[in-house]
Amino acid sequence: MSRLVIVSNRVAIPAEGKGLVSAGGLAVAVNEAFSAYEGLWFGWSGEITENPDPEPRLIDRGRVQYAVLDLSPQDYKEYYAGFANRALWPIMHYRVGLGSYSRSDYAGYQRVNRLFARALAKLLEPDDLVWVHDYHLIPLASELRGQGVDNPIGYFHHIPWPGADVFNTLPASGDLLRAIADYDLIGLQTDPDVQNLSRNLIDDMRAIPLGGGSLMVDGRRTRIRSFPIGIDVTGFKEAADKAGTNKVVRETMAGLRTRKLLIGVDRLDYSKGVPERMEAVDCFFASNPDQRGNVVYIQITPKSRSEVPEYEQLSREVNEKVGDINGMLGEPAWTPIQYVTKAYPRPVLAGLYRAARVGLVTPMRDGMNLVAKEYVVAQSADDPGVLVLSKFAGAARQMSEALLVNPYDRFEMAEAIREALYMPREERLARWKPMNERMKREDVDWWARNFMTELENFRTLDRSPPAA
Ligand code: GDG
Repeated sequence: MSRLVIVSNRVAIPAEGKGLVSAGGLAVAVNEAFSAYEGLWFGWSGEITENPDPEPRLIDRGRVQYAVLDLSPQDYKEYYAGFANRALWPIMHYRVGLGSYSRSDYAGYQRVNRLFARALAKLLEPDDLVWVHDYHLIPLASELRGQGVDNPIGYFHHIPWPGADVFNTLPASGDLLRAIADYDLIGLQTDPDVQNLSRNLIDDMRAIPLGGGSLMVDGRRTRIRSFPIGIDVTGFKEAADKAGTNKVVRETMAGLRTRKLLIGVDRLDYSKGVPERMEAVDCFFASNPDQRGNVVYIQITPKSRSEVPEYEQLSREVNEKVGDINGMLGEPAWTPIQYVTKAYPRPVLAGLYRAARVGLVTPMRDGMNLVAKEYVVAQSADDPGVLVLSKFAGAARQMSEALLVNPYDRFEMAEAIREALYMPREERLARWKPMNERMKREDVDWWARNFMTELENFRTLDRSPPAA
């Protein structure tokens, strides 16, 4: 059995004696990928220490081994909070004006990628397949190649890849394009992302298209393809079926009485369109005054990246908006927006999705968006709710039966909320069924298997340029 080596910024180590960590998207996806391989998961421990040890700590948990490094306060500030989250994240989400680039942050990003590569290269065996995750680690393959690693290395980019006119505004864009071509396989969420990156490489790196998504860049061959990520459908459905017994879910439903529920679940991030969505809800109540008191909007928004100033700013903006709207519209017996910033266990989310007549998933931009998929699979087949989905989420490409909206247009979103609330059961069913079927087929297992099958091909493929 060959070994799969997964590399990601954060590693989620399960507690002793436990299988899977119940955390979000990446942990579920990674564990799915390990189901067919012996595994090693390599990355940051999540800890920050002065003078961290350059040798990773090794932890064994059954079939999967974990190798983790600590970061220094400077690494954390420059690599993680700085370049990855203040320069790359906004640019990849088309927010050029929000980007904040500094040379020292970029140097820190390169330094940590080199540290990771040096530590990882020593652990690799000739038969290993290496799968790197996300924008924190774009230069990792290039650093590993520099250490003499010749194994197949794949990369999956969880967030959007913008057009070249956006991406090239990043001062380090040329370096990153050169570096990404050192992967054998580059996976993106959607076909438009694939087109953006491929065009960028062709126009700016003189890449030569070889057909079938393969490109020749600087004498190396790389393949770019879309692999839309899915969710653990079976697990999520089960959780939604059982959720009626959960205390938080029961109390929430009792509190609603006959009111209809709109739900939003997002990390507090400006890409998710939370304040814009609140304005749309406000607009809905303004144009549908008869619905005041009949509808409640619950927004669950765990804080994230609070060390990045733009996120602190967003947190204040949302607090203010909730206060304004509730103050203006609310009554002693009715609060239109119930906003919570705690993270809830997945079974609670599943139960609240099931209870909600409308799922509001309206990011300004999103690589995929798993909440949209979770909302759909959590619905019951006899009385499903309606998904209102931003057309700028990668998920919209697999979920065309949702009510697709432009998140920059609060009036359109308000109309979609109205349409969703009044939608007859037959239409709700007709929209839900095909999406639910697609989610079942294109689940997280399908995603991991497709990527790994493709990566396996690079064991035998000749990577050199074709003979002249
Ligand atoms: C990146 C890309 C892409 C949220 N609140 C709670 C909670 N969550 C879970 C959700 C969902 C996950 O977090 C969020 O996933 P998303 O896909 O919505 O967004 P990102 O975190 O931005 O993820 C995204 C994804 O990578 C995968 O490739 O889809 O486009 O940006 O699973 O349910 N989970 C729990 N409590 C909460 O309060 N337990």
